[in-house]
Amino acid sequence: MPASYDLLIRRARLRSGDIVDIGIQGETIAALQADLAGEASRVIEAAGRLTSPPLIEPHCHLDAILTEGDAGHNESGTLLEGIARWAVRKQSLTPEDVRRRATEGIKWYASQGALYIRSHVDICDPKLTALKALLEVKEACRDLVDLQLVAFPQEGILSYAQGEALMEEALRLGCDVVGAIPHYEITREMGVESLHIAFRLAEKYDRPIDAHCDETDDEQSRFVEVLTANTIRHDMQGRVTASHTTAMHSYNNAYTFKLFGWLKRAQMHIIANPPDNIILQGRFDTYPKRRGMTRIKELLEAGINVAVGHDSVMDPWYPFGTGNMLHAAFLAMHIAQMSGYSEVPRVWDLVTENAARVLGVEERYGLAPGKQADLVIFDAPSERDALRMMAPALYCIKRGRVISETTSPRVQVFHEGKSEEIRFVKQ
Ligand code: 17E
Ligand code: FE2
Repeated sequence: MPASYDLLIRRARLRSGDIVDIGIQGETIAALQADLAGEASRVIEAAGRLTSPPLIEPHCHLDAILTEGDAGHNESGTLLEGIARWAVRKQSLTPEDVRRRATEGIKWYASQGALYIRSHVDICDPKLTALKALLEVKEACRDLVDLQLVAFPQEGILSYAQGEALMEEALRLGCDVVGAIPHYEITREMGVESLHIAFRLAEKYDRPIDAHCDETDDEQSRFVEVLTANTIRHDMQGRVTASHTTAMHSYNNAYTFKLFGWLKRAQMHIIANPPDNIILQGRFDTYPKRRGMTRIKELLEAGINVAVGHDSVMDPWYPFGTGNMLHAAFLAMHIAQMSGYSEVPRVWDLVTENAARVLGVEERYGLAPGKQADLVIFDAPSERDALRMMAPALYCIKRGRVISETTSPRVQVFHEGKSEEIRFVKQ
């Protein structure tokens, strides 16, 4: 008897370049091989297009998404003006407001290929309005994305009244990950103490940690070393992430070399956020002006896991974006100068495989029999072309279901009395 599939993808080009058919039964990839025999309720012809495990957004702020301009525009372009504007905007949060914006944002991300998302949620709010709404959104949008929520103390664990109690309440309510923001705490000592609290909570509630860490151009901001030391002392290797780490751009090389050794031993994950940080950093410089991006390429070369996040889509920190993770990867490729032929697939890793490791979802993530049937067919033959052309995600498939379809744009040029369709491919 021939096998029967719910969904069959024909002639999918994998990242390896192999062309295969992918048979899906229910929520699972049942078979993956060239010229798969069998019938299916629905067939999608990929016609040699890149078929990738989904993109992943490992670092965003769904509570603040789509609030740009609501509390005035961030004219200075600094992190601190963003935090101040958000502090005003968050006073008028309602459950409905958060649910509506976050759901819309998830649709933007998912329809462009990001089917796993980790979002920080500001818990510096005595009512935890955003968190309660996002816990509902997480369930309601389960058909579109796997969503993780980080208890994120935007105004500090110790610098905000009742910060520690609110962190604990957020974990009790069901946050998946413990956050922190040591560089924002009033003093260096409070920053260190805030990380000790984060580890105590992580231990008590058995959760991983993802801290906003050293998001500043101050080369003396050295909390990532504290995060690393605590990771080793608490035996949490592989379960801790340092997000942003932009100060690392400004550390001296001797210190950075020492730090890399310990990051490696701690199996620390690093998340760079090129869209926000290329806008927010370097604002106090004249010339030469720093980029304020963590050392993506050098960290990777040292064997440390790095992923890329978009961070913001139209919020008080970053006014642009559509939730397309290829934009974030494209920026990373340029800012980190990962333009070498063999480096470009590593750029794709930043928003796929590496991010899956950050989220700890490797078991169900990937294209192989037995894995969760999550995949994206891009309108390009390879990662290289998908990045070059910002190729649309033609089909996004989550747990075996087609959750979005995009039609490839058709471009016609009128010249010398003729009409010609162009495809942006080198002839
Ligand atoms: N909050 C923060 O501390 N840093 C950021 N980049 C954003 C929010 C977007
Ligand atoms: Fe962030």
